Amino acid sequence: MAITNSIKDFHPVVNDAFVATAQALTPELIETEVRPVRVVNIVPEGGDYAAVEAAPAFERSAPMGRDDRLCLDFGDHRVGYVTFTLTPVGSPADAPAYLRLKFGEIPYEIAADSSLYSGEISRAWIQEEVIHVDVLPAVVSLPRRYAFRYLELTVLDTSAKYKVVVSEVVCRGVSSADMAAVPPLRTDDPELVRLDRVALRTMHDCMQTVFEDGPKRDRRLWMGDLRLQALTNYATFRNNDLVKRCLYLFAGLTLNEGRVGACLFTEPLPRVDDTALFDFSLFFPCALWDYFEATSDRDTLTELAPTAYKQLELSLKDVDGRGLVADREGWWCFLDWGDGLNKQAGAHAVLIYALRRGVSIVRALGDEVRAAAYEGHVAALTRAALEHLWDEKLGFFVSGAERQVSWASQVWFVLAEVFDRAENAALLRCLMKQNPGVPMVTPYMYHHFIDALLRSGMEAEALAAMKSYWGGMLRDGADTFWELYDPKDRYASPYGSRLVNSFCHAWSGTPAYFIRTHFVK
Ligand code: RAM
Repeated sequence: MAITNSIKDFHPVVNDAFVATAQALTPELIETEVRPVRVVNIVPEGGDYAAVEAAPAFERSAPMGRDDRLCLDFGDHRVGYVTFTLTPVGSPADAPAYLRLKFGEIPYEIAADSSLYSGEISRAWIQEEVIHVDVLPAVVSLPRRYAFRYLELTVLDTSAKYKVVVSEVVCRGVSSADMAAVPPLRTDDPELVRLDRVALRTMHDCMQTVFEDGPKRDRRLWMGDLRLQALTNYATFRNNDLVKRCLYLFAGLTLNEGRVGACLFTEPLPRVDDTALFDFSLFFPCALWDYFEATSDRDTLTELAPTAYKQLELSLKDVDGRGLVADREGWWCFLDWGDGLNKQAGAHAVLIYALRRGVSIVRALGDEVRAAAYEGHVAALTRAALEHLWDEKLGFFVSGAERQVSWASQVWFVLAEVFDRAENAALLRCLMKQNPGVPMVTPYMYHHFIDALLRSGMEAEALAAMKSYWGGMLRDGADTFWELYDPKDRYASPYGSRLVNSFCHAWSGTPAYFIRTHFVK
C-alpha cells in the first residue's frame, strides 16, 4: 500500500499552550563516545550477509588508495555523529580525497548496491555518502546523525602520488534514555535476558528528543508506535516526561477538526504531517489512559481528556447505517503491513477497544453521563460486530465486502473483548491451529497477538510465541529489533526493498514490556 497524505484540504489546528508545555519537556541528550571495536569483512552467508572478523581491534588503517575499503564494526547498534581523521602519506596531496561512506544497521546494507534501489519510498533514507575532502590532513565531521553498527569507508580515489590513512574514528552517541535507570532483570532464563537486552537497546536508540519510530527511518514520532514505546518505557527507562511531552505534542498539533495526526515532525519546529490513520488517532485516548495508570498524573489526564474524547467522537462519525465502521480504499487505517489486509474489522475492533479506555478516562474524571454514552456505543458496536462481522460457520471474524479472514481482525476482536475470556481463548486456539487468511507481518502486530494471548489467560502460548518470533530475529543476527520480520523471508519489505527497512524499530521493543510485566516479576 502506498503511503500518501490521507487528508485532503489539510488545516492544522494548533494549541500553542500544549506545544509550549511539550517543548518545556524537551530532554537533554546523553552523549557517549564510542569507537570501533574491530575490522570486519562483509561476506555472503546463508542467503544473507555476515560480518567476519578481519582484525580484532582498530587504531588506524594502512595507507589507502583507489578502491581500497575498510569496514569497521562498532560492536553494537549506535545512533550518533561520526568524526574521523584523514592523513595523507606520500607526495603532497595533489587532488582531493574522494570517499564513499556506507552506514549499516545490518551487514546487508553494506553489501547492497544502492544504485539498484527501486523501492517505493525515498532512496534518501539509504545511509550512504560520497564526499570530497579538499584539504589534508583533515578531521572530517559528518553533519548527519546515523543509526548503524557497521561503517564502510571506500577510497574512490586519492591520486597516483598519495594515499590516506584513516584514524581517530569516533561516534558521539546520543539518546535521552539512561541505561542505568533500568531496573535489573532477575531471571535465570538466558533467552529472556537476551530478548530483554536487545529490546532495551532498541528502545534506548529510539529515545531521542521524542520517541522516534526508528533512528534510521522515519526518525519521527508516530502515534501507534508511541503507544507501545510508552508501555515499554513504564516498565524500563521510566522516562515518563518524554511520554508526557509526546502526548502534548500530539494534542497541540492536530489536523482538521482536531483529529490527532498519524505522525509528527519535530524539526525545525514541531508540526503535524498531513496524514491521519483511523487506528492511530484512536490510540491517543489509549496512550493517555496508559500514561495515567502508570503515573497517576491527574493534571495531564484532565488537560488532555478533551483531545481524547474528540478522537472517539470523530471516529464514531465513520460508523455506517449497519453500525459498522465503514470500509474504505487506500491508506486510512494501519493495523499491519500484511499484503491486501482489509482494515474494516480491525478498525471496528480498535474503536471498541479505544472506547473502553475512554470509559476509564471519563470514570476517573467523574463524568458519568459521558461514561454511559460511551458504554452505549461499546454495546452497539459489539452487537453490530456479532451480527455482521462474526461468521459462525467459519468461526472467525470477517472483514470488508470480500469477507476476508485475517489474524489482525481476530486479534483485535480479542483485545476489544467482544467475547468473554474463555471464548477469546478458543478463538485464538482456532486461529493458531487453522492459520487462515492474511498472516501478521510486523512485530507491531505480533505485540498485539501476544497481548491478546495474555489477556485470554494463555501465558504459556504467549511466552512460546514471543520466544519463537523475537528469538528468531536474535538467531538471524539482530542487535536491535526490526521494523518487519518474516522468519521465512529475510528480504521482505513493505517498501519494495529491504534496503530502506528499519532494523532498530521501537514498536519491536515490547519483549522488555512483556518480560517485565508478565514473565518475570
Ligand atoms: C511506517 C513506520 C512507522 C509506522 C507507520 C505506520 O512508516 O514503520 O513506524 O507507524 O509505518
